[in-house]
Amino acid sequence: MINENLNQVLKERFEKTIATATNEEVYLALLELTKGIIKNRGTNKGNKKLYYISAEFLIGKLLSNNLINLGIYDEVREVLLENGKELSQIEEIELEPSLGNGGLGRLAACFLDSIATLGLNGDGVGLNYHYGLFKQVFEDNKQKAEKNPWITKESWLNKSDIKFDVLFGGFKVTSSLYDIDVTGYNQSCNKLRLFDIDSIDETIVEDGINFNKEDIKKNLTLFLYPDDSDEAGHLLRIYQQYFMVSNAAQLILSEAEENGYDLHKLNEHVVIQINDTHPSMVIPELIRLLGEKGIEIDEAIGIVTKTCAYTNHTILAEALEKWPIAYLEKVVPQLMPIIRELDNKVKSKYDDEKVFIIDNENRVHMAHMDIHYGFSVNGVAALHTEILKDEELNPFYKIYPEKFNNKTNGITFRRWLIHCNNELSNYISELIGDEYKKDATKLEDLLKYIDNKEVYAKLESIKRNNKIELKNYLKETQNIDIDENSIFDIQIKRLHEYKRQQMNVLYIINKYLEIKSGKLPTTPITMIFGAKAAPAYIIAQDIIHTILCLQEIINNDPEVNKYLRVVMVENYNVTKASKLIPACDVSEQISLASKEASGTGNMKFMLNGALTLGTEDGANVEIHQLVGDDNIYIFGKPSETIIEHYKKADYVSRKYYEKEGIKELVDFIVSDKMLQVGDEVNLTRLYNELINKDWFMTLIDIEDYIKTKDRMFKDFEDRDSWMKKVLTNISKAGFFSSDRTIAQYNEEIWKLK
Ligand code: 26Q
Repeated sequence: MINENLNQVLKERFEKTIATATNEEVYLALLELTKGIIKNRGTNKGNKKLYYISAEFLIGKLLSNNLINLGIYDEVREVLLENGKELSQIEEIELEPSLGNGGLGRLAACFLDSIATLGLNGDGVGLNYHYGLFKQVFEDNKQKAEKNPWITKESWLNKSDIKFDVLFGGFKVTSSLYDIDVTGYNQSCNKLRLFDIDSIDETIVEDGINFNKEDIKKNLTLFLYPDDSDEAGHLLRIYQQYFMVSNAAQLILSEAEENGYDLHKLNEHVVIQINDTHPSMVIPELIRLLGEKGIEIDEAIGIVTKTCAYTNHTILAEALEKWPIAYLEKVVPQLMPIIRELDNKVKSKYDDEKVFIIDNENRVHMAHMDIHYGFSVNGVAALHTEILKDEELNPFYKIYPEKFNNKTNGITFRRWLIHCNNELSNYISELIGDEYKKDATKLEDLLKYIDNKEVYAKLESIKRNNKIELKNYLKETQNIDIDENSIFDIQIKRLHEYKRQQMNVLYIINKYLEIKSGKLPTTPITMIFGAKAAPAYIIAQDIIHTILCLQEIINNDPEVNKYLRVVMVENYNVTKASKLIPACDVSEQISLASKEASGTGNMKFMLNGALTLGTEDGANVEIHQLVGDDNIYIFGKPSETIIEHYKKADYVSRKYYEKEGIKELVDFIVSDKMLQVGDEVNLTRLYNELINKDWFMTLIDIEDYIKTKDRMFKDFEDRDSWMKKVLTNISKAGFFSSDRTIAQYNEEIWKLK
């Protein structure tokens, strides 16, 4: 069937066959064919609908994902092969929509997959950024940011004829709504709905990713705003947020009215999930629009409070959005009376300044608005939710204990196993059948093979194949040589001091110095990083620079490179993640305890047979509980200790720096060797930061980290015992399916169906 249909499209469009068409033509034909199949699928329905509003949906490439969900992946691959074409080559044609910064955006994408798969009536709502997160290139051992286009003439994006007017202080714009179909695994579809305006002018982009931030009509949806502290961009960020939520609110009300719902009972038909505080203005906007429809403000507030639910993704105080009133007065003057009213109600009831929406510096705390005027507040991992309740949001927890709940994050196994590691997924099916694809807890059936050496051997051979594939890919794309017989140790995530890539750097320096002094590792080690740093985040740039310098020094030193190599993967994104994760042995999850809300990379690695080297942070805690002490490598100070240090402000990095064995590692950053290849300004800045401030306490855990990592590398040599740990991890990964997470959101928050 596929064979005929594909050939037919190719003939009509290009007068070609699968065998004679170019990869690009085959891609376009597959796109057309797949979109046609999706059209016939129908959409999930119900008399209550979820709107998952998010500034980010890091969906990644969609071709294979859709083929898998439509159940035609294997057939397409075979048909292509018979005609001398590789699906993996065809995939290269598609540009990745990098419409997210990292975890939060990727989570939203996994959630859409699971919402559709569970047959729930729910759409994603966001923005149609013309350029996704910047494309990273390395030059002179530094990161350079370039624009990252993804929209092509033919793509998964469909333009609808839905339009809304959005009013800003002083001017008005008209939106256009685009849709991307979201396929469920063997299920009907939902939509990701992305708003845009027609007046965007891509030619205003200058060098790199610079553009005039003031010309809103030309730049509103031009770029995904990188997670940074760029002052000049804050106003644009508010324009984007309001544009997103005003459109979302108008869409929600128009769909409710189309369905003939009583707006007084909106909450019976609509639930809105607010993904972090970026869409928080949907609360006052909905209240405003209900007011325009004749509903009194007090009633409108009540309706909206029963409709909105808020997810918190961070405990970093500096990342919680607080917008100056002056900014909001300029961008969205029509919301300010409502926000003031919401704040007055709070102030008339509570004395504690910590729960006010507007603080005494005239800033609006977006999360506070969500908590008072939403019915649910959830954290994204057990530890994270406990910290929210006990520390960060404790004053709110005391007022509304019933609103607080935990929803431990998850990942879609369709992309993060079936697609990225098809060989492993097929082997699992051989062992325990296909059921785990719909019910991930079935992976536990693998435990019956826990002592089976044949299974170990096969798992090892799959890992080896994946490592060879990665090796070839890195050779092709970055001309870097690595050894598939080495341990692949991988840290891939946004670059942030709390994630402590710099601690991994100190380990590398330690290993390098050991090798130089004649202490050689038994098994060679390949240290792999992938990370983008927000352009305005200076120290993060310095850490990237340091890694790139180490890469140059170590990989070119014949005395060392037999035992140790360093790779910084350029332009880390979803596509690269799916090549890196299946090849990993050691998964680095080394954030400062209490700082990583959940992490989701940790789950992807576990599922793909890597062992975790991690702190008791985020979802690592739950991985630890599931696999037990013997199957994970935990180190570092617990979150309670870290929280105490912050409270007492008594962490002094220099005290740790002075310790035997630590000083020389930090000093190496500014050694002659490093200065020969690197930039003194960057290296010195990082060095000074580590010894004088080290806000995220790199040095507090460094000794334990080195010790534990060395023990882990030693354990790698006992192959049977290692493979037993690997198998345990895969078997226990079922809990982290986003199908489980979404089922819980639905049972406890959304109550659809
Ligand atoms: C805020 C204001 C202005 C500009 C940008 C931002 C901004 C943008 C992105 C703030 C935060 C983000 C992204 C946060 C994020 O990705 N958080 C991660 O969410 C994951 C999913 O829950 C968790 O697994 C991670 O632990 C958490 O860091």
